[in-house]
Amino acid sequence: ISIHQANTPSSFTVESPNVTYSDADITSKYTYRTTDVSFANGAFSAAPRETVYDFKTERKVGKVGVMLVGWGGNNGTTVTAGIIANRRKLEWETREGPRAANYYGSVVMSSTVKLGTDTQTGKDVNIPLQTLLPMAHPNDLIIGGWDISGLDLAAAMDRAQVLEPTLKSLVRKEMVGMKPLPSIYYPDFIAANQEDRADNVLSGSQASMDHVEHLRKDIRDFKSANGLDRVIVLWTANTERYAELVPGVNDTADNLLKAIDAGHPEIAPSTVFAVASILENAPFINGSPQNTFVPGCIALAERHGAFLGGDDFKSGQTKMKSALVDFMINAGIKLTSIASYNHLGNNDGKNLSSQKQFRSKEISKSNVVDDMVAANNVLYKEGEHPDHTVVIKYMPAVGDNKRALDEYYAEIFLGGHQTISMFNVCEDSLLASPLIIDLVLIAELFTRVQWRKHAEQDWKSFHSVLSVLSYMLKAPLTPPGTPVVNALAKQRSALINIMKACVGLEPENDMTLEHKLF
Ligand code: NAI
Ligand code: DG6
Repeated sequence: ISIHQANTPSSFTVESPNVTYSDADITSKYTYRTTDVSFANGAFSAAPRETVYDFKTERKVGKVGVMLVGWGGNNGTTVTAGIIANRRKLEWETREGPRAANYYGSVVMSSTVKLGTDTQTGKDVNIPLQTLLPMAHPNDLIIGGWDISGLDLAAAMDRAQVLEPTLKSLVRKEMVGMKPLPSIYYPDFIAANQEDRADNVLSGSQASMDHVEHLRKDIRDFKSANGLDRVIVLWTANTERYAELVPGVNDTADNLLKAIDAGHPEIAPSTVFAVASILENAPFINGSPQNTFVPGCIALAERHGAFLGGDDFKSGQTKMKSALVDFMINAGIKLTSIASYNHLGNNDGKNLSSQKQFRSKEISKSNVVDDMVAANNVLYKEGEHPDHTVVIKYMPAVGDNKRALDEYYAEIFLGGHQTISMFNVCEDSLLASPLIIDLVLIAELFTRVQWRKHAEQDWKSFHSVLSVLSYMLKAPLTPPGTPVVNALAKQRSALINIMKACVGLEPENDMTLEHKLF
């Protein structure tokens, strides 16, 4: 069955004694199978282990709002126009013919997952990922947010130079009425070249509790004005410099709150937004590379049971890297160097032409192969690592049409070499916008999922750090002390298999034994 065929069911139920449906929830009993390994007498010993969990997913999605920090930027305006275009099923002319709104590039909206095998035909039955569990639809999201630039969203969309004029003319009327809320601006954290757009700012150029309270009120007002059940706050504002980690300042939750109160200069605007969101119990997602989530911020989220996700959207070059390097190393090919160049001419590129902000991006773009290298102790000795260089240059003429050039150099059989060169051109914001949608939809879903060890008394939420968002992020934040997974396929499997567990279905194992055995 293809979900696109006429009369195709758009939902499914699981027939299993381990799954129960009530009006309020879907509850599943799920056996999680892992392998315990120990080392003794010079050999490993591997023992299968089973742990039984219960998952409970609230079925009512409710009304969901998104507040974007940096709403007037390229990503902010593009995702807003894109949602309006989809909501209104818009079509527009381009020089290549008519185009219609879609959600291409969103793993939730435009990818499918195997539900199982058709009992009559023996063929795979694939369903849109969006239908695996009750999820919000992006067309229903209410959007708002802040920007240090006061342009309305229509003018900001023109400034971004991303969308076709014909599409812009169809959404302009709605977007003229959208005005970003004034934001906090601490000039030391973003490039000096951004100063001329900062005309919509709250007074004060360092962290303060007044700022936290102001942002909290903005979130509450947005929620009540729109009758929302849940607000997600997402940072798609400029890349900031790293904040220094200072003992007594940002190391614990209490110290962080005290430091904000004292106006300490090492507290970044993004951390102030994160703190305000945590205190309002609004999930906060960081789409930029800086270290917003200083230890005190994570501790504060844990204390309040609030959700965090980050860092840095994984859109083009890095997404490809985390798929290609996984393939090469798992194919037994010894990758020895990666050279990654970018040039782009949008405001993000302008901001990143400043060294400290570039450094934040360099870090998030460089660490993405570490787990794959570390996992292959046949190819790489302890501590050995491929050379990896990241270059970003600001080239105003190409605008949002970022160019990414990569050379992968590898050692193959008997001392030979393989060189793979890649040239990737696309509108950066058209890649990032669907990721914003995915991050919001998945984060919202996980606010409604609870779990416990089977038959334990109390249900728990997932850890405050939502590492299940990793697929969309270059430098995935994970709960303190837990491993980071960068490999793209593993990240997707984790997301899908956790979602499947919530409806009591087995992880996709790709064995297809039914087609291999007599
Ligand atoms: P942009 O520069 O067009 O937009 C950023 C917006 O944030 C601007 O309108 C600016 O005025 C605003 N801003 C700066 N500081 C602010 C503050 N304290 N409060 C509120 N607003 C503030 O950048 P773009 O292209 O939209 O990218 C946004 C972020 O996403 C950047 O950090 C970028 O590195 C990151 N990113 C973008 C990707 C892409 O493919 N477009 C992929 C990965 C990350
Ligand atoms: C230049 O690399 C600018 C950056 O903001 C990137 O465009 C952005 O982080 C996307 O990077 P990637 O590697 O995911 O394509």
